[in-house]
Amino acid sequence: MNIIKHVKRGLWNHLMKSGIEMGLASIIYEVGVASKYVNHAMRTGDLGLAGTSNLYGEDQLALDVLADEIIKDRLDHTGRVSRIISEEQSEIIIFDRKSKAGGYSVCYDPLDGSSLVDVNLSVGTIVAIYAGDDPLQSGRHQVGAMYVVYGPRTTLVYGAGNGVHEFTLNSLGEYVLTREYLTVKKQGNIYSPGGVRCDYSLEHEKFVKKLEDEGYKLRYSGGFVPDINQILLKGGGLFMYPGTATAKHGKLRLPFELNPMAYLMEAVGGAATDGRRAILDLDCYDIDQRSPVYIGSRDEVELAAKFFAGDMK
Ligand code: AHM
Ligand code: MG
Repeated sequence: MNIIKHVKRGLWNHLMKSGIEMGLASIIYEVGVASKYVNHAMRTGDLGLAGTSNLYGEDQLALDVLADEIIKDRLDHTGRVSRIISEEQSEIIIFDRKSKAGGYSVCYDPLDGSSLVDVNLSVGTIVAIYAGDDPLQSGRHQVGAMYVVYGPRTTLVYGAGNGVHEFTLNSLGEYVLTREYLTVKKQGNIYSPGGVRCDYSLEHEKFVKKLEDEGYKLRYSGGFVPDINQILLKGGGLFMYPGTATAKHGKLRLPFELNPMAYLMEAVGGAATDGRRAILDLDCYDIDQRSPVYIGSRDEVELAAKFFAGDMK
């Protein structure tokens, strides 16, 4: 291994060379640090549920609760974050200090798809970053977003107005640049459909049938982060989780699941809609707010919107 080359391609070097504001850079970097601990806990810990004991009778935190604690602590450590929203918390958390000038708010899902850990499928951490003290804003105001995939490899993808880049955790515990300036094609050939088919709306059913008739390949892991990562890294495709008869607004949460992924998808040339409006333009007023989503290559996202507008039969 060429150590110097690896140091030069590290996450911090990349953030600095990209000219990202120091506070924003330190948030992205510290989430990266936190993810190494999450990764370690996931790969070495006993399986168990919150409030139960492990094999040795010790109290044990569920991985998603532990991941939440780790990330919260590292965000606090930056000294640049005033408020956070986490999928594991029911309220906005205010850090015990006055936000410094140029401070940030962060929305995050510490371990999305955590139930997949026990069956050894990939899961992830998702993060949205806003300038100032308001974490509940429309996604269009994000100044950066990132996610980490805990899979066969651990990878980190971030964007902060300077393109979207992928890093891979190496054996020295450092995130090293693996792919820079990711892009997705206007049209892809894979689709990831969430939800239960018998609950589909008529429009959604017709849209899915159209994709199937056109030969799109089914690629659905049940983990939002690896499914989106596949589209980003393969350079195209569509992920969707529709509103259904039983859940009008779908399943996925706007503040810490959809907004950050929509930010990254737009930054690589893709798009994201709820079927009618761009995800990033939706008002965000509730921690638990959900929305249907169609996210990926632009052609497929536009086609979905046409079905909802009644322009396609
Ligand atoms: P979670 O936030 O409770 O982990 O749920 C989110 C996950 C996503 O990763 C995934 O896209 C979706 O739920 C899958 O839902 P379903 O099991 O209905 O297909
Ligand atoms: Mg989640």
